[in-house]
Amino acid sequence: MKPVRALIALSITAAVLGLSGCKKEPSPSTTGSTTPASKPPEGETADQFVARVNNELRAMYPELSAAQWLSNTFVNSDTELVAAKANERYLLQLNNWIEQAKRFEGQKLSPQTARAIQLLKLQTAMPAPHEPAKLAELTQIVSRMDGTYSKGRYCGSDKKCRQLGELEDVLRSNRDYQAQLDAWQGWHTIAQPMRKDYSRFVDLVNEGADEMGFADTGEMWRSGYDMSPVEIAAETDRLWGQVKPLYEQLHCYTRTRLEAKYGADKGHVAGGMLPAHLMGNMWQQDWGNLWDVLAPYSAEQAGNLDITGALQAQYTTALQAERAKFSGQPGVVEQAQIERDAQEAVARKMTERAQDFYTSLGMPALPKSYWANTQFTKPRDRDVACHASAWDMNMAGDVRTKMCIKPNEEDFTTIYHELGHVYYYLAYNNQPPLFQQGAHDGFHEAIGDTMVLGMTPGYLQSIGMVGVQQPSNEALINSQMRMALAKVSFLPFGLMIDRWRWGVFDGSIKPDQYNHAWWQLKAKYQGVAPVTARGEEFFDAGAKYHVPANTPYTRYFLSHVLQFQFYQSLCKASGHTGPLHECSFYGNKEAGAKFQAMLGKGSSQPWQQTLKELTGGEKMDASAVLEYFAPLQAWLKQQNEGKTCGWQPEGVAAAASKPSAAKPAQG
Ligand code: X8Z
Ligand code: ZN
Repeated sequence: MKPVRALIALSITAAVLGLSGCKKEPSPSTTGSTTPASKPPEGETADQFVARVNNELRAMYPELSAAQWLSNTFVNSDTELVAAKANERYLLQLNNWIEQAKRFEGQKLSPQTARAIQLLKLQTAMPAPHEPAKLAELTQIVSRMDGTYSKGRYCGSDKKCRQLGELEDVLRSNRDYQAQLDAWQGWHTIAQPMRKDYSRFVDLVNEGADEMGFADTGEMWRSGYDMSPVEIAAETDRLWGQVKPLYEQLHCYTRTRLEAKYGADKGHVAGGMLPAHLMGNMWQQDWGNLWDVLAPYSAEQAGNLDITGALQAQYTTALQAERAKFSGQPGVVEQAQIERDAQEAVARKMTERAQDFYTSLGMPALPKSYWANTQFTKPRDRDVACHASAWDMNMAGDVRTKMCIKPNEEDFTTIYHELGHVYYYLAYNNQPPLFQQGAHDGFHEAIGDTMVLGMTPGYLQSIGMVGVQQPSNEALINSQMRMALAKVSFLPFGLMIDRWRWGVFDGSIKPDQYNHAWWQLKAKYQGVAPVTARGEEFFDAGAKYHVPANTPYTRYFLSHVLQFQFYQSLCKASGHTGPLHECSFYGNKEAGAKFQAMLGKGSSQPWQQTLKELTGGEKMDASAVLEYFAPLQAWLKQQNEGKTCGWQPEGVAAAASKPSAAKPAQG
């Protein structure tokens, strides 16, 4: 989700206070007017000011979170109104604090006070104009885009309507070319109505950013990294340069397999790009669902890593157990309840399994309230925002996750991801509220994913998720491929979303080029393309949650580099000396203590310092990614030998309308 912490997190900034996580930003109220800044106490010092802000923030936070939680887990016009009102109060207060902080500009402040004031100014990803009518308009637009995404349904020619989850199921497991194309195109229709709203939204937040002294909203987003906006942008280029050769090898291998599956004509798009609807994922950001097409070796050759199969078997067993509670033949209503109870039971088990990874490291069990208040599965009786998120409701232990868990590998690892946010919240709750966020937002996203890297075949076997694993080169390549399909495929996607938004915010991408620029960037970075023309009547960026929700996305790119650095350090702390990819620090208390110490720091110091304490270095660096995947990269190079790898991004819009069998060129 979005920013992390709920509320604060939530909102308004994506970062607001941290937000760290994944929660959705609250949208400010639509009725709102701004009020002049309230007067601060006479003679208040900067230290006193920061202490007061921390107290006021802590006091108002639970009500905000509660309103936001309700509107996310019961989407209707009443909860939207209540959440908007709570957000309005919060945003007004935030503006007041920022105004009041101006008194201390140019004064000599203690480092901690200066940092707290700096973080206060970066509390939101959605800088709002001061003019009341414009603030109201902005909040209305945001609520509307949000609702449009959460309630999105595609009704096919058969009049059956499907939501995102059902359309994703098609891409996950149906290998029929046309069925996938229909699901992919269908979901993208939900975003078309957002196009106008989005361009107005951009104008309004840019006005807000300008009033805060930023060139545009993108520059504001890039200001939260303890380095200049220009420097962090260059850092992302540098990191991408490190991993790009690995991605290109994976891309080349994948194209060969898709061509074998769908034929030379349909397995790629002109220029050698991958067809957007055939990647097993609505946004081509995680190719793990294509295991049936991309597995290097069969289960007979390499052993079985079928986690989805194991989870589905658990579901079948749970279904039988629920069914056994009924005497006689269940009716339609009872049958639906049986299925839901079975889903809930398996989802809770999956979450207990993820918790066990954390407690094995010496971290605390989740509080009882977590198990009582979390949304594990999609309710049958109402719309909810299904996009996974983690919540800190009160900065005092009321933590929750909100998901619509299904028994498959992707959701299983997403639970580990979400609990990473939750354990970060719990660990930094002792910090003052203004420091209750990640060291930077990429740290928040990387915690749970570090655990996912520890989910080795040995770990999966030890928890009974897969059968006995016999070490072999085939098994190694299969397990590396499994991880690469989740992690390496993501890297260019993690980068391109904000390349698009930075361009939109700085005006280099104009509203009448939104879709063209989107697909140009998809082509350039990911080497994927649609098989039919996607003209400006579409708004394909809006079909990705984080765009209407206004959650900055560079955090995920950074996380996909950082998590390998974290993993490497935890492996070292646990005494591991062999090849990096063989390490699981599961059960190791030394590794856990090191990680926990980092989490407890929150954002109280520059992230470089926090990184140094864990890893010994102060820079983000992708060499751990390359070290981890070295065996796979060597294998991919062999597989791709003699093939013309790479792709030609030029002319993607024209190419999009005519699939062609033309030979790909180097790109
Ligand atoms: O949004 C998320 C998490 C919540 S912070 C489920 N992720 C990104 C996405 O789904 O696009 C995790 C990976 C990338
Ligand atoms: Zn997250």
